[in-house]
Amino acid sequence: MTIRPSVSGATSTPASSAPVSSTRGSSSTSLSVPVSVAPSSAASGISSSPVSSSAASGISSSPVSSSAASSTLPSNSTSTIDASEPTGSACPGNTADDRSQWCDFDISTDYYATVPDTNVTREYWFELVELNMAPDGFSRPVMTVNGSIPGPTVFADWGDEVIIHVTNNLAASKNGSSIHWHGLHQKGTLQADGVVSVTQCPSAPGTTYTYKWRATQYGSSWYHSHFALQAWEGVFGGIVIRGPTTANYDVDLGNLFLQDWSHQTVDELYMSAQLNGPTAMDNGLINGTNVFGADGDAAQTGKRFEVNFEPGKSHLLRLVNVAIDTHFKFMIDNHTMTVVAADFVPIEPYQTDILNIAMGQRYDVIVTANKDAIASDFWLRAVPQIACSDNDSVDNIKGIVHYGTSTGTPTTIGAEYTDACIDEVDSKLVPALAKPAGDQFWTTKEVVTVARNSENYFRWFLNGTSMLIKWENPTLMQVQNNATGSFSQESNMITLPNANEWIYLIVETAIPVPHPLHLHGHDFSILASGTGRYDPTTVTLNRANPPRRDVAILPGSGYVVLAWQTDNPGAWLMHCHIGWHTLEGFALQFLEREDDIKAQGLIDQTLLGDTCDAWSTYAATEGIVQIDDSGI
Ligand SMILES: [Cu+2]
Repeated sequence: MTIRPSVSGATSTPASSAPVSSTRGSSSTSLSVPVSVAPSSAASGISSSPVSSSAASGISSSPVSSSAASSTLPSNSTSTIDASEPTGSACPGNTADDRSQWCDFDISTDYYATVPDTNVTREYWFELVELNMAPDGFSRPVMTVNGSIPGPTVFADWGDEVIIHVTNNLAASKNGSSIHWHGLHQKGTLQADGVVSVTQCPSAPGTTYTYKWRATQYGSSWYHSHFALQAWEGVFGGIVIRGPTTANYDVDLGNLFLQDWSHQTVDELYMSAQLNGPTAMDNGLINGTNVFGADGDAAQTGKRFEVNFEPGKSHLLRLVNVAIDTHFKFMIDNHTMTVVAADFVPIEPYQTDILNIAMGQRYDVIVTANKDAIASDFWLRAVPQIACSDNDSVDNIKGIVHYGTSTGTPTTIGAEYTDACIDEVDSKLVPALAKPAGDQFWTTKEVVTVARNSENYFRWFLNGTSMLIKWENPTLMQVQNNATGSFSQESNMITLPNANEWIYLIVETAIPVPHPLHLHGHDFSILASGTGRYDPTTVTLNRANPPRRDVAILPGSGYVVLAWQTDNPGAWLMHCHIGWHTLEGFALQFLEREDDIKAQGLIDQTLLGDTCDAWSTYAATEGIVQIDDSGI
């Protein structure tokens, strides 16, 4: 049998049961971790509550939200351990009146060079399960972490060690998997980056892959599957790493996920996407929930996202765009946001009423509840920008902000905007920790094109090559086997052998489609971007303190100039974060400092080999053959 990753088989076949709890118990004991999270129960228990709870995101109406992980547990769970979310102030000095302090550190600390020693390890148990859910009232097959969309939040303090055991129970659809911790640099932990065909083989159903990394950065992010389209079937959740902030706030409300949603699975839509281009999504979700259909219509289904603001208080919202192919403008009617971080990079605070957020990007914003003279209930809006994708519910992806205990339906009006798929203006994204770009040691220009392949499917190309790499022979395996002299053309590999050089990457396209470019293993600096072709004789590069982050838009019919330093040995993917485009080959790899990877012994051969062996055995047993999908 030849199959490609799909959830189409999930409807009638329950996920297999979880591994016995004693396995997990012994794992926990042997590691002697000071903080742990209860393992989830078997998938059969999860299916009894098919509609996700918004509490899973960490946002709740209470200022101290309940544990995200525990909220996904069915009531028959035998465990009562719940210590996943740090509460109170972990560090003296970090108070509502001064969020710039963090123990012996503060917002000016160079987090690329300094990490607090907390001596805390946080341990999580994830289980990938497939089931049916109805996030907007329409039931369909989904894939999830621990049975909810979004999955449980990974909480940590800056400097903590984090261990996540991910058990793949996607047996019904015979899906391999991996989890990527978006934006984490993974310095010294390159195998925890979780990219199939690059840093690992797919984890086979029935097996557990343990990711270990350190929270060397702080702020907001998300984790998601990095195998095929699983992330957009529901395999994602939040990452909240507490640390200092560039402006003060009273209440941390946690992640706020903005998502597009379809009533067919994205695997079902993929054939059409690669033949005809993406079709319109049906709807969108905010923290995993929304209505479908107009207000007042008896046929409306689902439930809106709701959040309570404390009147007079300021609230930190950690926005994440987790869409497969939707650029959002985010706003809360009548309110101004103070933006304090872009991706994992704290920035000088600036104010805006409307925020542009591209796929994969995060923004931390602070909103003060000081509009009680206007109303007690306000619409919170995630507006798809139809300049780059279609959605059938474009005006209805809305949640509600209630002041205090109000329960009313808002009548507020949204701010006016011009539909466009653009980043926030570069000049506003000023990193609080200045990092000038060094002199260019190495540069290349990658030109983006699109064409149909022999099967008439759209494929994206970088300098003429569309990435296609092998699940069973990841890049790190080739490094381990000293086989890097023979990377295939389709691996789209760029080798960066030397330490601490500044890499300048120009990406350019003549096609009027914007792409959110994401680099693993680094924050890149955005030296320039614009429309038209990049002309080095007329474009001035911003090298003093350029915006720095891990996702930036390549403007349609335009260019972007990105730069970073080779300070992190590893195999790092760079790709468009539009889910369809990644699968259609829009990706590059950088093999950074191969000699140092070996000299520093950074590859755990047992983990690498065992994962690949288990996958090979599984694939042979089940007759799974990779066709034209890199799995990334
Ligand atoms: Cu793209």
